[in-house]
Amino acid sequence: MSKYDFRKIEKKWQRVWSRNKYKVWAAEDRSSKKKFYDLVMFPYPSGEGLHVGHVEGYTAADIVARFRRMNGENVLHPMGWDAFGLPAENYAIKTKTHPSKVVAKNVANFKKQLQSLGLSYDWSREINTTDPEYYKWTQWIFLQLFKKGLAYEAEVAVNWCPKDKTVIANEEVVEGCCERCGTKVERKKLKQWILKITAYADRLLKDLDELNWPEKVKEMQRNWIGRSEGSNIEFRIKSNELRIKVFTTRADTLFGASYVVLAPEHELVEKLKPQIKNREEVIKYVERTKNRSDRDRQENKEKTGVELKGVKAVNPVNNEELPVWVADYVLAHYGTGAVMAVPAHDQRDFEFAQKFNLPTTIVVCPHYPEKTCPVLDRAYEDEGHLVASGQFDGLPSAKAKEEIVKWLSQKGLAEKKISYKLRDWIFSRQRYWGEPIPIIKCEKCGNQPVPEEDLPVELPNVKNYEPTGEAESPLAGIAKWVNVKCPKCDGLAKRETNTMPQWAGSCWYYLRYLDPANRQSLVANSKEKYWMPVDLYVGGVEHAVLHLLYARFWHKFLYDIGMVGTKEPFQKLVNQGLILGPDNQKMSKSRGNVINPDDLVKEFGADSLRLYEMFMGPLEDAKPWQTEGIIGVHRFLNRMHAICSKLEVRNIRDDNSNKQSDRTLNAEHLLHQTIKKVTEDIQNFRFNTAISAMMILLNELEKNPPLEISNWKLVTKLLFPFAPHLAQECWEISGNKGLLDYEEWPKWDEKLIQEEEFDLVVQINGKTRAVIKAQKGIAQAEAEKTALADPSVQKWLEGKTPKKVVFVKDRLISFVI
Ligand code: ANZ
Ligand code: ZN
Repeated sequence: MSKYDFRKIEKKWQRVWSRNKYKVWAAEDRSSKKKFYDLVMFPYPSGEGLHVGHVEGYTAADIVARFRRMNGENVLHPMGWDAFGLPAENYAIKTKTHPSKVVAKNVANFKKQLQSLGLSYDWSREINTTDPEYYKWTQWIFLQLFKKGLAYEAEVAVNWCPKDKTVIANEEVVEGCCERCGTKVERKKLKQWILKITAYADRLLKDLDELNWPEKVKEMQRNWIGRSEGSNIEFRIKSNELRIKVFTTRADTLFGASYVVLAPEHELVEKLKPQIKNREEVIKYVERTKNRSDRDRQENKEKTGVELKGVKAVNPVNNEELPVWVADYVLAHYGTGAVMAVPAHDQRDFEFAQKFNLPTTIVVCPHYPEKTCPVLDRAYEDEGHLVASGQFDGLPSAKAKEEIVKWLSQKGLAEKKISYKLRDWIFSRQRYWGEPIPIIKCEKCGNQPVPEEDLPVELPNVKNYEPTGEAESPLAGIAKWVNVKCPKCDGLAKRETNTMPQWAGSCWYYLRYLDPANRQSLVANSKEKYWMPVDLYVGGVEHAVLHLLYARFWHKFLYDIGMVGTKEPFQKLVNQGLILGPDNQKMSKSRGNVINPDDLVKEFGADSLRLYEMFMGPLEDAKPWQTEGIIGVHRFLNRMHAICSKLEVRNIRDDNSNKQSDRTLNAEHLLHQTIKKVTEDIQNFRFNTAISAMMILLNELEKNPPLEISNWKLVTKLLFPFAPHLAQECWEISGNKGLLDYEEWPKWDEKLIQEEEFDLVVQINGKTRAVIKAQKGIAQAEAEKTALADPSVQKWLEGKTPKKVVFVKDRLISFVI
């Protein structure tokens, strides 16, 4: 019996698979087969190389790819590199190597690692977002956005990371800190390129319903988009033409408004200045608060604010004069940047009113018509019936909202309004390692798009790519590159020197895999039509409101300009769970609990690593690493290999014998049950239970005599998606030629998996007294219970307990009384 030399086996088959540039896994562009687009989130090729989390998602998607191929489908399973962005650039600065060199080196390492895992990618479609032939099309899409008015330049308050020395997007701010480096972000007012993702807010929200995605991710996107139905209501300013427009979701509380608040940045603060008596105090407050992030301002901290003395707003429902305040708990960029404050029914207003001694009037009552509204110790935020609200008294909140807005809108003082939390996407970065934004700035003509025939605007190769720390990209210092002619007036002009954020390239990469060498278009129409949408997308949940939202936005835009035919890019999404360190903590270098896949491949083999990561638990769960676990699955593969090596010897003899013993019959039953189980488990991403079923099968197979050779073939096929190297080796050992990749997936025989019943003969004192139906394989205790419970048996027992029981499995049970 030969030993399980996994190193030799894995190397051998990897060499075979790599023939003709991995042709075995190449997807066909024209095919009568059913298509299946199996996509994984492409990696950022960092210097650390692959981690076990990559292996998890990539193995899961690979199992599906292999399974689908064996089921006769035309599978597209591609791989590429998301290689622009800060990590490569920061690493380059640290090591004084050009980012392009860093990326090339890391890509080579990643590729080697992926190939060592036996992942069945179509390498002929490999892409790299930093390749000018690729980012030419990223720039092209930007130009289309620009031409449709969806990319614009504006001076806005942005998040600035002082460590990375660049602006970052709202989505990149996690708990007030930079998503990349963890530094607390600052607010800065800068001129930036911005993409109008808000124009797609409604569609991004609505179309989520149709997607087969984890509910959790859909909910995260819904909350991020934050659609809120309410109304804008106008408050007149006393002795003035100006009006304050507030956004409210609770028009029913209008009679309870006791003051009005402007965000410090609100334009009215400036316009009202002549009227404000405490001008100095107000200016100081505005100065003091302007650098605070939205998050800081919303947190449950002590409320601050200043009254605008000399200014009064008039409540449109009852002409009551209300004081006007500036306070930073009101955000400038949500709704209208102004609110009517109702302390009785909004907790934020309640706290503010307590602190500054402002009146609290209850106008929504929970126990109407009993007039026992209590003194509040906090705001009552639920709905109820209106009180102290003039002609609207007694109406339930929902109805009152309708009626009040209707009444005011007849006077032109209110309108229904939908607000979104989603902000436009700040799209420029002051860094070197990104796609140059293809715009030329001309003093005379303004921002001009680079003519399409001049794309790509290549990133110049420079020596100094350190960030300047100013609100400017290092590219600004390269005069030769910056100074160009204006495409419109031919006069002197300058290139835009900011670059795109690292999310740009991944917004559309799944389209480029369909047609990676196309020089005329980002993707040929026919190919896009055949392959889209992505049938399965596997990746981490951390991308929920970044990549997955940005890519949906670009896809919808491409749909609008006729470049793609589907409204959504990713039909089904599956998230792999986090693999934690052995200490149950998130793996990190600083904790020293990082598991390196290379070491495991060396020690146990790729098949063991793949199998273990799939066996750890449900794919989407977080689960801790356990080294004993990989030893366990390694032993399982070892035993598989051992059985198959025995087969080698007995091969011919077995095929000649037609007689089946009970044992082989049992094994055959179990085999067909296992085929069914593994098939359905793969279809439902339950890889862990599929592996358990194969382990149970192995236990049975190890009993002598083993399966016939034709049945053994089915076993190797079942194993193939999970442990392709060993399965392919076993396939060969058991006398088969060729690759398993396109062998037919086993089908189960429905007849064989049905649990059969038999006639259980029941004897009492040696005489047959009953024949009852029982499940084949029933144990003695169970058979006894069943027999004794049968009425015809009970009759003969005459209430006595049997002194002796004889049991013959699957045949008879005999009682002596
Ligand atoms: C009066 C009111 C009374 C409110 C009441 C609530 C309860 P969502 O659901 O998140 O959309 N608001 C409006 N604009 C704001 C801004 N720029 N900054 C801070 N708060 C703002 O919340 C809408 C509610 O948040 C609005 O309804 C407004 O307060 C406040 F009993 O108006 B409400
Ligand atoms: Zn010009």
